[in-house]
Amino acid sequence: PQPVYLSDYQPPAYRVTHTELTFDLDPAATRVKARLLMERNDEVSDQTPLVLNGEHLALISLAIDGTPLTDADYQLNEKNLCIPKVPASFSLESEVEIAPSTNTALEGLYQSSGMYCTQCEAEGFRRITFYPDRPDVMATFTVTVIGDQESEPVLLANGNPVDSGKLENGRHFATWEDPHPKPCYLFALVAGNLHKVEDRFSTMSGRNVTLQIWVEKDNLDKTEHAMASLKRSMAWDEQTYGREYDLDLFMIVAVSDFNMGAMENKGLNIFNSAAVLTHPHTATDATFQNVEGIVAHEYFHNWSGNRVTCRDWFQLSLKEGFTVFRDQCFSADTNSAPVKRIQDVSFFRTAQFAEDAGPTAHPVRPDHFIEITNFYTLTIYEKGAEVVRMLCNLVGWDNFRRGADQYFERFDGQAVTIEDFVGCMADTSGEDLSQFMRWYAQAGTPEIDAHGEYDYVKSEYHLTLRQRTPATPGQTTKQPLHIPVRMGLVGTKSGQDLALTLEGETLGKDAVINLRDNEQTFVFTEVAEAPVPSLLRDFSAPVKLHFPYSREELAFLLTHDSDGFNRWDAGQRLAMLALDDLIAAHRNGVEKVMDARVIEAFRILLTGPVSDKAVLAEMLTLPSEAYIAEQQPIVDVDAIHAAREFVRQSLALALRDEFAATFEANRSDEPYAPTPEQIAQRSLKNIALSYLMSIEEEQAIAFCQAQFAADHNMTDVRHALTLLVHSDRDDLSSPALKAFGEKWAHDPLVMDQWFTIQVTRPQSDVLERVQFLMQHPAFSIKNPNKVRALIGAFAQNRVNFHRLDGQGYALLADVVIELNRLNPEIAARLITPLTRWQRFDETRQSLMRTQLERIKQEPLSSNVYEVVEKALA
Ligand code: B3K
Ligand code: ZN
Repeated sequence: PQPVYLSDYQPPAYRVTHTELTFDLDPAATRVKARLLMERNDEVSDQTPLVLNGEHLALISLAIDGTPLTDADYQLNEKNLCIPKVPASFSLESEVEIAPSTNTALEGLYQSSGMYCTQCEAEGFRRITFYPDRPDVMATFTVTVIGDQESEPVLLANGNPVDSGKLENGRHFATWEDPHPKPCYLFALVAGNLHKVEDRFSTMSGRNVTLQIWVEKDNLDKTEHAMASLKRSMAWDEQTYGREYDLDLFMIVAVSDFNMGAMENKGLNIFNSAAVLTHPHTATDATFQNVEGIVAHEYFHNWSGNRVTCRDWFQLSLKEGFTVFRDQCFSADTNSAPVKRIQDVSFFRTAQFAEDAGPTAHPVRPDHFIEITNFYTLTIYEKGAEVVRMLCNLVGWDNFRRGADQYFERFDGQAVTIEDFVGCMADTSGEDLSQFMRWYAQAGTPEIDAHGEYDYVKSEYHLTLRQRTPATPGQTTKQPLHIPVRMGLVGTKSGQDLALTLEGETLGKDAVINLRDNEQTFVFTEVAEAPVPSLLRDFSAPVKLHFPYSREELAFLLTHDSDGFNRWDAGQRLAMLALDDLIAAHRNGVEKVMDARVIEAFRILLTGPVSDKAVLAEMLTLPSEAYIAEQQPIVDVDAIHAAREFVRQSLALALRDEFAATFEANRSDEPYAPTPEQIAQRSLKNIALSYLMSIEEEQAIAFCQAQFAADHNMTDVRHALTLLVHSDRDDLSSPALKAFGEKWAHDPLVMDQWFTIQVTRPQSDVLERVQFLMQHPAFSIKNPNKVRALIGAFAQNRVNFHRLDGQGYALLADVVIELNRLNPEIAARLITPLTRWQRFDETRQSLMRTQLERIKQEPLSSNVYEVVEKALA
């Protein structure tokens, strides 16, 4: 397979002004008739052939303006249909046959639990009909769906329903019209035995919108939270961005087999059931929050993505980065803002930093790719969102909002580029953002080496920042970036933020300094007392910041920093220093000694006044094994696990009473609600329980068993079950797992949790357990949620996946090889942990490479090929 390059972009030779589709549904032989009204673009010659995309399509007939074409009139290969001679303006009629029931790739039209559904982004529409399958071709759509009245009583497509009726032989039809021009990746169709929950939303201009969530009958009681989240999102987008919904109907459909979380098809969002269904007894707090965020994300795409879309797939972050930023702000406004930021950054620094440091590193706007589905990445989404956040902070909210208005007005109904978006922000703010554009072009995580000096005599603080971005594949030299560093100077005597005066300019107590060169020194004057700098507040740029803090300084920031995010970060840094010592001790076979300063810091946290329980729970959470691994030059999975366990147990032993008091103080019998207050209280209680269980005292075990048995809500049950299953005691683990598995055998989403809990335990029997569970009736390799819950989760189990006999790697490779045939998108995603082989010791490196080589021997999909090639390059 050959890559495509951004620099080769050409506008389409032919556009489609209107698309008419008729689907005659059948599992093995669905007929799709298309009538495309097409026009040649003025810029191209009248000799330009019409080239349409089409894959896995059986062509039945073709006609232009009603005249059938013969074999001599066109050329057809596995990917394209080419018609050498067409008029300047014409209608193209085609009929093809497709087989939804054997479509295991879950792209195009496929079946999930008997119902029909579609997934077209990025290039799935070409599996439905011959079409210019590219986002810069936008058309209005009229879609007729014909199905069986009994098995498909519900027939949905984008836009508004305009007609429906009975046909012969127990068939019926529905016709839908979408008046908004859209690229074909936003097309959707759903047909099946679905049931709906309905609500209404009145928009800011007073229009009434009908809201529907369509689910299988058993799930009707799991839609309330998604509906409430949808209404909140609609109101938020009106208040925050002045954006109103533009159709009379908004539908969400839940399907069980889905490659991603959800899809923003115009007026008909299709969701992975895991990303929309919730019930206090089946879903955890984290799921409730995730559902809220994803519902919002897909809804926000209606403007950032659908009304204004991407010119080409290299611009993917134009819609994804901006929309993630929008959903992050929405969730921050709806829940605890500091905790939202802490959780996002904590995930980002673990997973995106790892991507940026590995062989698949790519810029926020890639300049080439083989398979676009491989680029739905943390870099495009999350780093893209960080870049938009920096932009917003640089120009200020008012300019950003005016820039967004301009963007939506100027480009409504168009397919545009990242330059168009940033250009609006430059226009409204008057800022020169040319250097800033490098954030879109340069891959890799920038690192800042910072150091500071206080001059007692002159009352000056000199802060020197030096930036460098490591080389990434295909990009050896890097240019300096424009990095906004939000900061404060915290006085060591007063414990307060000091007034900042930089080169004569008064900046307030919390300010942004702009690093633009490779190295810059910032001189703060009138600094009345020796400060500790608080740098990169609220994670103001997606970089690694190194500052030689002493443990005393970190303990000071932990209690005194006015920035909640940096208070948390100081705690993480302090814990990391202790963990580093313990990892070294473990490797050298030296006795481990716990750093008393960490214990003291935790004691203060546990006994001091609590302003935000959710933040406190985050502060009591140690860096994850994955995050610790990211900080090590060579990952030693066993030493990391041992060191982290040692810290957990030392803290639990030293602060047993404090943890027990926190646990007791936060128990509650209140009826479950996913409110920020309750969620905060549960997380604090459960983190305390985790510490207590790490030393497996009888009382902690009793707490845990009681919480499991009380069966109050899934958050508490799942937490208790995880602690029991991850304990060393089989007498605790087995009965609880068995009871849970039997109770929930009928609920696939709960069984996913049951799989994950078992295969993430640290005990050494996990690999055999995975092999055993792959035969379990609730498992199916064709269902992406199951693959993620069992295989994906196992690959995150640091100690067991990285077993020294290489069997963990071999198991993953086996699954990748099987999925490569069934679902290439999921197969390619699953390889990720193997691509990180450079980070491990030589023995593991060679074991991982062996499996990558093994995969490479197979006849590969372009998806898997691209990832394996890069990993072995
Ligand atoms: N836009 C979709 C992505 C689906 C692509 C799958 N190959 C999800 C989202 O970002 O909202
Ligand atoms: Zn998105």
